[in-house]
Amino acid sequence: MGIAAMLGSPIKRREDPRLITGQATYVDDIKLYGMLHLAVLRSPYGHARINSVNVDAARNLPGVVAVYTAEDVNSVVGKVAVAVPVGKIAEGMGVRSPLAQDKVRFFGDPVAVVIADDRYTARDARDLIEVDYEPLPAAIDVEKAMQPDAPLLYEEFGTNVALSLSLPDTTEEIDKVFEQTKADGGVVVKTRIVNQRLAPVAMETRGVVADFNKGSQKLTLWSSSQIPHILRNVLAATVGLPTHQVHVIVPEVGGGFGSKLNIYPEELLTAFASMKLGRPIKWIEDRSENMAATIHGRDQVDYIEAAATKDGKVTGVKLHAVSDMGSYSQLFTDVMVLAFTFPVVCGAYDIPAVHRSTDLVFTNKTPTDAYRGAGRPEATFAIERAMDLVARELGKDPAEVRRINFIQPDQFPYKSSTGTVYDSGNYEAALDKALALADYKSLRAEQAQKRAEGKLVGIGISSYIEVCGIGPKGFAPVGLFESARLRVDVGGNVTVYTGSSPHGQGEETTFAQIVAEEFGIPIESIVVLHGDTEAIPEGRGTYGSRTTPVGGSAVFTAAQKLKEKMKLIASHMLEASPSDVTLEDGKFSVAGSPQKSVTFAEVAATANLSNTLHPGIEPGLEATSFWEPEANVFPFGTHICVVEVDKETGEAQITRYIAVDDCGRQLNPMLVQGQIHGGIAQGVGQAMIEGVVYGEDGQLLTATLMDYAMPIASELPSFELDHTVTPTPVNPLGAKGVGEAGTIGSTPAVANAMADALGVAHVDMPYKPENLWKVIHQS
Ligand code: MCN
Repeated sequence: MGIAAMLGSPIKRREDPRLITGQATYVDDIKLYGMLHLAVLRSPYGHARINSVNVDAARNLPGVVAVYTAEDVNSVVGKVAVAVPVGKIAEGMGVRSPLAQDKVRFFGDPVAVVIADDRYTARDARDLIEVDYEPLPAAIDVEKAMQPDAPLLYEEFGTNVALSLSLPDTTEEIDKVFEQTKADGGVVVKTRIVNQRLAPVAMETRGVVADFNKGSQKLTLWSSSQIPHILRNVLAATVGLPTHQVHVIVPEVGGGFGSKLNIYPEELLTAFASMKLGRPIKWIEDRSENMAATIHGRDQVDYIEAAATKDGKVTGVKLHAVSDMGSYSQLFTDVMVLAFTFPVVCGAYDIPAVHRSTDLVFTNKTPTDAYRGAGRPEATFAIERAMDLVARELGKDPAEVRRINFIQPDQFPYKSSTGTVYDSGNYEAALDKALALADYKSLRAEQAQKRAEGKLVGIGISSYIEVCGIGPKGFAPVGLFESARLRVDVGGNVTVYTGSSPHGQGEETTFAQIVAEEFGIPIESIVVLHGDTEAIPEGRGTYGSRTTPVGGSAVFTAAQKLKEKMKLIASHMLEASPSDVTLEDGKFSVAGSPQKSVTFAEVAATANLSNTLHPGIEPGLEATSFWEPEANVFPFGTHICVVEVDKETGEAQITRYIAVDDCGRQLNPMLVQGQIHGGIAQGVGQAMIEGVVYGEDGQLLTATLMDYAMPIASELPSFELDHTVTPTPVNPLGAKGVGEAGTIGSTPAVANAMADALGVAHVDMPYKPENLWKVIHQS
């Protein structure tokens, strides 16, 4: 393979050998001299008043070094800031202290911590802590939690509703559109959707090691996190240290899916304890804690309504989203609906009128926050279900209704009636490719035949879009740029430091591909480092499928800076004008005389060693870039799912799954496919089997992997993938993100297939046999 063809090549992930041979270092692999272990005492109730906490017995257990309660911690460690304080959250509602005081608000709420010589003693001592709880009625159902007689999580606010918002203020305009459409012979469809609560279940649970050196007053913290720099900045502010005295290291991370995009109480508590005791302290979450106390995702009840002419042109859409925030406001939770559901309510469709409203509601459950897709799966699910309802009402093919409503390629950049500007797209091309791959006509014919035999077969289409690559100026209260530092050493090797924080996605490979392509050097001479706040001063981390479009663009622009400097040095070495020097296949040469050249390594050696550099040229070869995108990117695609449901048992099987995705230019098609595979599995998981369940008293009924079902490979068909390529104009790589696309596109495809199979307007997820059996036998 030529070096110049590096970008776009399906090379294998360079990070995998150390991962699959057990040579990677995760937080739990870190062992420091004199290290202590922390255990967290958590609430066994969903909602209870704390009358007293007695830690005497725990403190007296041999091997216990310290026990801390809210009284010890909360006055020292500040509350964790929320990214965008809106509504009553701005007044402090739901803003969290590290340990619960006076009241616990969810099953798993941290109440006290024990620090001991080893993990077992810490846990034994934890069990000796006596808490006098007074159980309270719990607010579990999000819509009931909005009622005036609901148990209140924050009594002082007199309600569980943190924010009610309507855009625009009234529904007057949209109501007129709906009425007119009906008067003209059109239809109005509506449904209520429960987008159920999910547990992210990363393979590696959370974990923290904190090491405070009392002599240097420096805190080093290892955490399984997606956001090393944000963690460093927030940690410094909450524990009261200057930023440069806090060093965050994110070693290998075994997946996050959004759940490690938070500042968690355990990070603050471990840091606090280490600062108090001057000893390194480790906390490793177990799986039950992970199910109970790591954020959950989704949990929206959506009311979607759409009006369409008799020809199938959608004239308006209304979405009301009731968002279950759980018990506390996490870092981003409150903005999820506003920032990620609202902008893509119209999906891939040119819909002239839109109305959006939301209620953000606290309940006695684990806080919700970003989980793969974060707000976009909810919007996509609603609009994709609405398109199918329109098709059903009008007796049209769902593919046709989509085609009628698509935004056309010549409309880009396209301003949606939501106000969102989409960068680029060709939605019909992706639909056509998916239909061809599925052999849609034959598929429908086959379905008709099987139906005639009494079988329940369904075909579902989802033509999704998503918004990612956050974030442009003004998207959030702080800049969501990404940084990259490139250093070329004396041997011509390149070290790339990125402020992004990949945790399974593979940018150690794709970022090296960008540099290999730009410099024309072998990928073996490039290494990509990340997850260390002292290696690169600022960064924003990995989430929202931003790493490639934003972090990758930072790498690309830093490479351009170095290229310019190297060309200048080469021009003096070649005694040519800098404008005549080109870099190709690792050689700088003079235009018109290719025999006159110096290699990349020779220029690197000169820059790093020579004492005769031309006046005005600084020695060394290093460049830093901060890339702040001017706009978001909008990946898209069409997924088609075929299901067959057993009438007798309600058991459903996905028999085919076709996906055509477009993430602009693909840096590495193999990694793109891997992301789509994983994404589809997660989206199908939500549709078919997953769901967090609480009892009415707030007990978590899915607290282990015995109770919370996860999709496994043998339950999934072989995915049939293809793609289209519509580059984005908003970054120099032409690349859009792909990390969440599979999850966003897949759930509605399965849902549409299931409704089609059962011949009903809508059926709520998950499609477990007992749920489907009930629908079949009711109808
Ligand atoms: N890629 C590419 N060409 C493109 C776009 C992406 O080759 N046009 C490659 C990238 O270079 C990278 C991968 O695809 O190797 C994903 O890149 P990107 O879409 O930029 O997404 P991020 O790296 O920002 O990852 C975040 C995204 C999110 S938001 C969740 S949640 C998620 C996901 O990635 N969590 C994951 N995928 C995951 N995969 C693993 N293994 N583990 C997780 O926790």
